[in-house]
Amino acid sequence: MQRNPKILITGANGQLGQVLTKALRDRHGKSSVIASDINQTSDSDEHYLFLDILNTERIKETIDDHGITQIYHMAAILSASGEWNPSKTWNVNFNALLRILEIARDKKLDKLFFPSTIAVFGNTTPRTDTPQDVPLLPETIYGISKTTGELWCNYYFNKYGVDVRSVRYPGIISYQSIPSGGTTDYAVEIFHELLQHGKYECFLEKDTALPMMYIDDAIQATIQLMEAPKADIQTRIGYNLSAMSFTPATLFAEIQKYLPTAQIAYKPDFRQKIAESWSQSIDDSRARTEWGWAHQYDLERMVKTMLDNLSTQK
Ligand code: AKB
Repeated sequence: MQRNPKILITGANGQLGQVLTKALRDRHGKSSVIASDINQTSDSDEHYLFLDILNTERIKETIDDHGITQIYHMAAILSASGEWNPSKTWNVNFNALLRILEIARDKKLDKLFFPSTIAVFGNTTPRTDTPQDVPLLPETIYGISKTTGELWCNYYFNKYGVDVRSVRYPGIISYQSIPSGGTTDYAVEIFHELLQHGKYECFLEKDTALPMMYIDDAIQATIQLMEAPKADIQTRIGYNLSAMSFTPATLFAEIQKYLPTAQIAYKPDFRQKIAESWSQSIDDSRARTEWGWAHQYDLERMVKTMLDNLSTQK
Protein backbone atom coordinates (compact mmCIF):
# COMPACT_ATOMS: atom_id res chain seq x y z
CA MET A 1 0.00 0.00 0.00
CA GLN A 2 1.14 3.54 -0.83
CA ARG A 3 2.17 5.65 2.20
CA ASN A 4 0.95 9.23 2.64
CA PRO A 5 3.45 11.20 0.57
CA LYS A 6 6.20 13.13 2.35
CA ILE A 7 7.93 15.03 -0.39
CA LEU A 8 11.39 16.54 -0.83
CA ILE A 9 11.80 19.05 -3.69
CA THR A 10 15.32 19.94 -4.80
CA GLY A 11 15.83 23.16 -6.79
CA ALA A 12 12.70 24.56 -5.16
CA ASN A 13 13.70 28.17 -5.88
CA GLY A 14 13.83 27.63 -9.66
CA GLN A 15 11.16 28.62 -12.19
CA LEU A 16 9.31 25.29 -11.94
CA GLY A 17 10.34 24.47 -8.36
CA GLN A 18 8.67 27.54 -6.84
CA VAL A 19 5.29 26.88 -8.41
CA LEU A 20 5.50 23.12 -7.93
CA THR A 21 6.23 23.60 -4.21
CA LYS A 22 3.10 25.68 -3.80
CA ALA A 23 0.95 23.26 -5.82
CA LEU A 24 2.14 20.22 -3.86
CA ARG A 25 1.67 22.04 -0.54
CA ASP A 26 -1.88 23.01 -1.54
CA ARG A 27 -2.48 19.33 -2.22
CA HIS A 28 -0.72 17.62 0.66
CA GLY A 29 -0.28 20.31 3.34
CA LYS A 30 2.73 22.49 4.01
CA SER A 31 4.47 20.18 6.46
CA SER A 32 4.34 17.29 3.94
CA VAL A 33 6.46 19.14 1.39
CA ILE A 34 10.06 20.06 2.24
CA ALA A 35 11.44 22.62 -0.21
CA SER A 36 15.21 22.73 -0.67
CA ASP A 37 17.68 24.67 -2.77
CA ILE A 38 21.31 25.78 -2.78
CA ASN A 39 20.06 29.39 -2.89
CA GLN A 40 18.42 30.80 0.19
CA THR A 41 14.73 31.62 -0.07
CA SER A 42 13.60 35.18 0.60
CA ASP A 43 10.47 33.92 2.41
CA SER A 44 10.51 32.75 5.99
CA ASP A 45 9.59 29.11 5.56
CA GLU A 46 10.04 26.59 8.36
CA HIS A 47 9.79 23.77 5.81
CA TYR A 48 12.62 25.10 3.67
CA LEU A 49 16.14 23.65 3.79
CA PHE A 50 19.46 24.79 2.39
CA LEU A 51 20.61 21.67 0.51
CA ASP A 52 23.54 21.02 -1.80
CA ILE A 53 22.40 18.17 -4.08
CA LEU A 54 25.98 16.89 -4.29
CA ASN A 55 26.06 16.37 -0.51
CA THR A 56 24.88 12.77 -0.41
CA GLU A 57 25.12 12.39 3.37
CA ARG A 58 22.99 15.49 3.95
CA ILE A 59 20.33 14.21 1.51
CA LYS A 60 20.22 10.87 3.33
CA GLU A 61 19.90 12.65 6.70
CA THR A 62 17.11 14.82 5.30
CA ILE A 63 15.22 11.75 4.12
CA ASP A 64 15.58 10.07 7.52
CA ASP A 65 14.85 13.19 9.58
CA HIS A 66 11.68 14.03 7.65
CA GLY A 67 10.48 10.56 6.68
CA ILE A 68 10.67 11.46 2.97
CA THR A 69 8.85 9.02 0.63
CA GLN A 70 9.12 10.89 -2.71
CA ILE A 71 11.64 13.24 -4.32
CA TYR A 72 10.98 15.76 -7.07
CA HIS A 73 14.54 16.38 -8.20
CA MET A 74 14.17 19.76 -9.97
CA ALA A 75 17.68 21.18 -9.44
CA ALA A 76 19.58 21.68 -12.72
CA ILE A 77 21.76 24.07 -14.70
CA LEU A 78 19.98 24.99 -17.96
CA SER A 79 21.10 24.98 -21.59
CA ALA A 80 22.69 28.41 -21.99
CA SER A 81 24.41 28.64 -18.58
CA GLY A 82 25.56 25.05 -18.93
CA GLU A 83 27.77 26.03 -21.85
CA TRP A 84 29.85 28.34 -19.63
CA ASN A 85 30.92 25.49 -17.36
CA PRO A 86 30.35 22.04 -18.87
CA SER A 87 32.04 19.99 -16.14
CA LYS A 88 30.11 21.73 -13.35
CA THR A 89 26.90 21.21 -15.37
CA TRP A 90 27.65 17.51 -15.73
CA ASN A 91 28.30 17.26 -11.99
CA VAL A 92 25.12 19.10 -10.97
CA ASN A 93 22.82 17.64 -13.63
CA PHE A 94 24.10 14.11 -13.91
CA ASN A 95 26.29 13.05 -10.96
CA ALA A 96 23.71 14.39 -8.49
CA LEU A 97 20.95 12.41 -10.24
CA LEU A 98 22.99 9.23 -10.03
CA ARG A 99 23.41 9.71 -6.29
CA ILE A 100 19.71 10.42 -5.87
CA LEU A 101 18.78 7.30 -7.87
CA GLU A 102 21.03 5.26 -5.58
CA ILE A 103 19.50 6.89 -2.49
CA ALA A 104 15.97 6.19 -3.83
CA ARG A 105 16.92 2.55 -4.26
CA ASP A 106 18.66 2.26 -0.87
CA LYS A 107 15.92 4.08 1.10
CA LYS A 108 13.14 2.35 -0.86
CA LEU A 109 11.45 5.63 -1.78
CA ASP A 110 7.98 5.29 -3.28
CA LYS A 111 8.63 7.60 -6.25
CA LEU A 112 11.19 9.87 -7.86
CA PHE A 113 10.55 12.62 -10.45
CA PHE A 114 13.30 13.56 -12.92
CA PRO A 115 12.69 16.60 -15.17
CA SER A 116 14.00 16.09 -18.68
CA THR A 117 13.73 18.52 -21.58
CA ILE A 118 13.45 19.11 -25.32
CA ALA A 119 17.22 19.72 -25.10
CA VAL A 120 17.69 15.94 -25.41
CA PHE A 121 16.89 16.38 -29.09
CA GLY A 122 19.63 17.26 -31.56
CA ASN A 123 20.45 17.57 -35.22
CA THR A 124 19.65 13.88 -35.91
CA THR A 125 16.10 14.29 -34.54
CA PRO A 126 13.14 15.01 -36.87
CA ARG A 127 12.37 18.64 -36.09
CA THR A 128 8.62 18.71 -36.52
CA ASP A 129 6.16 16.54 -34.61
CA THR A 130 9.17 14.87 -33.04
CA PRO A 131 8.14 11.33 -32.03
CA GLN A 132 8.83 9.80 -28.61
CA ASP A 133 11.53 7.37 -29.68
CA VAL A 134 14.09 9.08 -31.91
CA PRO A 135 17.87 9.24 -32.25
CA LEU A 136 19.17 11.61 -29.56
CA LEU A 137 22.38 13.46 -30.29
CA PRO A 138 22.13 16.64 -28.18
CA GLU A 139 24.45 19.56 -28.86
CA THR A 140 24.60 21.08 -25.36
CA ILE A 141 26.06 19.69 -22.15
CA TYR A 142 22.62 20.28 -20.59
CA GLY A 143 21.07 18.06 -23.28
CA ILE A 144 23.81 15.45 -22.88
CA SER A 145 23.32 15.34 -19.10
CA LYS A 146 19.53 15.01 -19.45
CA THR A 147 19.74 12.34 -22.18
CA THR A 148 22.13 10.28 -20.05
CA GLY A 149 19.93 10.93 -17.01
CA GLU A 150 16.89 9.54 -18.84
CA LEU A 151 18.82 6.36 -19.69
CA TRP A 152 19.91 5.90 -16.07
CA CYS A 153 16.34 6.40 -14.84
CA ASN A 154 15.19 3.70 -17.25
CA TYR A 155 18.03 1.45 -16.02
CA TYR A 156 17.19 1.96 -12.33
CA PHE A 157 13.55 1.17 -13.02
CA ASN A 158 14.33 -2.01 -14.98
CA LYS A 159 17.13 -3.27 -12.77
CA TYR A 160 16.11 -2.15 -9.27
CA GLY A 161 12.42 -1.28 -9.60
CA VAL A 162 12.93 2.39 -8.61
CA ASP A 163 9.63 4.07 -9.59
CA VAL A 164 11.18 7.00 -11.42
CA ARG A 165 9.03 9.11 -13.75
CA SER A 166 10.06 11.83 -16.16
CA VAL A 167 8.82 14.33 -18.76
CA ARG A 168 10.65 16.31 -21.43
CA TYR A 169 9.56 19.86 -20.64
CA PRO A 170 9.34 22.36 -23.48
CA GLY A 171 10.16 26.02 -22.72
CA ILE A 172 8.11 27.02 -19.65
CA ILE A 173 6.31 30.37 -19.52
CA SER A 174 5.44 31.73 -16.09
CA TYR A 175 4.81 35.06 -14.42
CA GLN A 176 5.96 34.05 -10.93
CA SER A 177 9.69 34.43 -11.63
CA ILE A 178 12.08 35.44 -14.39
CA PRO A 179 14.02 32.35 -15.49
CA SER A 180 17.72 32.59 -16.22
CA GLY A 181 20.21 30.42 -18.04
CA GLY A 182 17.83 28.88 -20.60
CA THR A 183 17.41 29.24 -24.37
CA THR A 184 13.63 29.56 -24.13
CA ASP A 185 13.87 32.38 -21.53
CA TYR A 186 13.07 35.00 -24.17
CA ALA A 187 9.42 33.93 -24.04
CA VAL A 188 9.20 35.16 -20.42
CA GLU A 189 11.60 38.12 -20.63
CA ILE A 190 9.59 39.63 -23.51
CA PHE A 191 6.52 40.14 -21.28
CA HIS A 192 8.49 41.93 -18.55
CA GLU A 193 10.41 44.14 -20.98
CA LEU A 194 7.39 45.11 -23.10
CA LEU A 195 5.30 45.92 -20.03
CA GLN A 196 8.07 47.91 -18.34
CA HIS A 197 9.90 49.53 -21.28
CA GLY A 198 7.69 49.03 -24.32
CA LYS A 199 10.49 47.35 -26.29
CA TYR A 200 12.44 44.11 -26.28
CA GLU A 201 15.68 42.93 -27.88
CA CYS A 202 15.25 39.23 -28.62
CA PHE A 203 18.29 36.91 -28.55
CA LEU A 204 16.70 34.51 -31.09
CA GLU A 205 15.82 35.10 -34.75
CA LYS A 206 12.20 36.09 -35.40
CA ASP A 207 11.31 32.81 -37.16
CA THR A 208 12.82 30.31 -34.68
CA ALA A 209 9.96 27.99 -33.70
CA LEU A 210 10.21 26.16 -30.36
CA PRO A 211 7.80 24.06 -28.28
CA MET A 212 6.47 25.96 -25.25
CA MET A 213 4.07 25.42 -22.33
CA TYR A 214 2.33 27.60 -19.77
CA ILE A 215 3.40 26.90 -16.18
CA ASP A 216 -0.02 25.63 -15.01
CA ASP A 217 0.05 22.94 -17.68
CA ALA A 218 3.62 21.97 -16.73
CA ILE A 219 2.68 21.61 -13.06
CA GLN A 220 -0.50 19.71 -13.94
CA ALA A 221 1.49 17.28 -16.13
CA THR A 222 4.08 16.73 -13.40
CA ILE A 223 1.56 15.96 -10.66
CA GLN A 224 -0.67 13.92 -12.97
CA LEU A 225 2.26 11.75 -14.04
CA MET A 226 3.41 11.24 -10.45
CA GLU A 227 -0.10 10.28 -9.33
CA ALA A 228 -0.87 7.98 -12.28
CA PRO A 229 -1.20 4.27 -11.50
CA LYS A 230 2.16 2.54 -11.85
CA ALA A 231 0.77 0.13 -14.46
CA ASP A 232 -0.05 3.07 -16.79
CA ILE A 233 3.54 4.27 -16.92
CA GLN A 234 4.99 2.24 -19.77
CA THR A 235 7.76 4.74 -20.55
CA ARG A 236 10.62 5.27 -18.09
CA ILE A 237 12.62 7.73 -20.15
CA GLY A 238 11.18 11.28 -20.37
CA TYR A 239 7.71 11.47 -21.90
CA ASN A 240 7.39 13.92 -24.79
CA LEU A 241 5.07 16.72 -23.68
CA SER A 242 3.52 19.40 -25.83
CA ALA A 243 1.10 22.32 -25.62
CA MET A 244 1.99 25.00 -28.20
CA SER A 245 4.75 25.94 -30.56
CA PHE A 246 5.60 29.46 -31.75
CA THR A 247 8.31 31.78 -33.03
CA PRO A 248 9.38 35.06 -31.37
CA ALA A 249 7.54 36.91 -34.16
CA THR A 250 4.26 35.03 -33.52
CA LEU A 251 4.52 35.61 -29.77
CA PHE A 252 5.24 39.31 -30.31
CA ALA A 253 2.26 39.65 -32.68
CA GLU A 254 -0.05 38.13 -30.07
CA ILE A 255 1.27 40.45 -27.31
CA GLN A 256 0.93 43.42 -29.67
CA LYS A 257 -2.84 42.87 -29.75
CA TYR A 258 -2.81 44.13 -26.12
CA LEU A 259 0.21 46.46 -26.34
CA PRO A 260 -0.09 48.02 -29.84
CA THR A 261 2.87 50.40 -29.47
CA ALA A 262 5.29 47.65 -28.32
CA GLN A 263 8.49 47.27 -30.34
CA ILE A 264 10.89 44.38 -30.92
CA ALA A 265 14.39 44.04 -32.35
CA TYR A 266 16.19 40.76 -33.11
CA LYS A 267 19.82 40.31 -32.13
CA PRO A 268 20.56 36.58 -32.11
CA ASP A 269 23.46 35.38 -29.94
CA PHE A 270 24.96 31.91 -29.19
CA ARG A 271 21.54 30.67 -28.04
CA GLN A 272 20.30 30.76 -31.65
CA LYS A 273 22.46 27.72 -32.52
CA ILE A 274 21.12 25.86 -29.47
CA ALA A 275 17.52 26.64 -30.44
CA GLU A 276 18.13 25.48 -34.02
CA SER A 277 19.31 22.08 -32.76
CA TRP A 278 16.01 21.49 -30.90
CA SER A 279 12.61 20.39 -32.15
CA GLN A 280 10.08 22.89 -33.45
CA SER A 281 7.06 20.84 -32.39
CA ILE A 282 6.51 17.61 -30.46
CA ASP A 283 4.34 14.53 -30.83
CA ASP A 284 3.28 13.74 -27.26
CA SER A 285 0.64 11.11 -28.09
CA ARG A 286 2.31 8.55 -25.78
CA ALA A 287 1.72 10.74 -22.69
CA ARG A 288 -1.84 11.46 -23.83
CA THR A 289 -2.60 7.77 -24.33
CA GLU A 290 -0.80 6.25 -21.34
CA TRP A 291 -1.75 8.62 -18.52
CA GLY A 292 -4.28 11.03 -20.00
CA TRP A 293 -2.15 14.16 -20.44
CA ALA A 294 -4.11 17.09 -21.96
CA HIS A 295 -2.94 20.70 -22.09
CA GLN A 296 -5.27 23.62 -21.29
CA TYR A 297 -3.33 26.64 -22.54
CA ASP A 298 -2.72 27.64 -26.17
CA LEU A 299 -0.84 30.76 -27.31
CA GLU A 300 -3.84 33.11 -27.03
CA ARG A 301 -4.84 32.00 -23.52
CA MET A 302 -1.25 31.97 -22.29
CA VAL A 303 -0.55 35.53 -23.51
CA LYS A 304 -3.73 36.91 -21.96
CA THR A 305 -3.03 35.13 -18.64
CA MET A 306 0.57 36.35 -18.53
CA LEU A 307 -0.41 39.97 -19.23
CA ASP A 308 -3.27 39.87 -16.69
CA ASN A 309 -0.99 38.52 -13.96
CA LEU A 310 2.00 40.73 -14.68
CA SER A 311 -0.12 43.88 -14.99
CA THR A 312 -1.66 43.33 -11.55
CA GLN A 313 1.82 42.67 -10.06
CA LYS A 314 3.09 46.11 -11.16
C1 AKB B 1 16.23 25.82 -21.51
O1 AKB B 1 15.93 26.68 -22.35
O2 AKB B 1 17.39 25.46 -21.28
C2 AKB B 1 15.10 25.16 -20.76
C3 AKB B 1 14.68 23.89 -21.41
C4 AKB B 1 13.98 23.92 -22.70
O3 AKB B 1 14.90 22.84 -20.87
N1 AKB B 1 14.00 26.04 -20.62
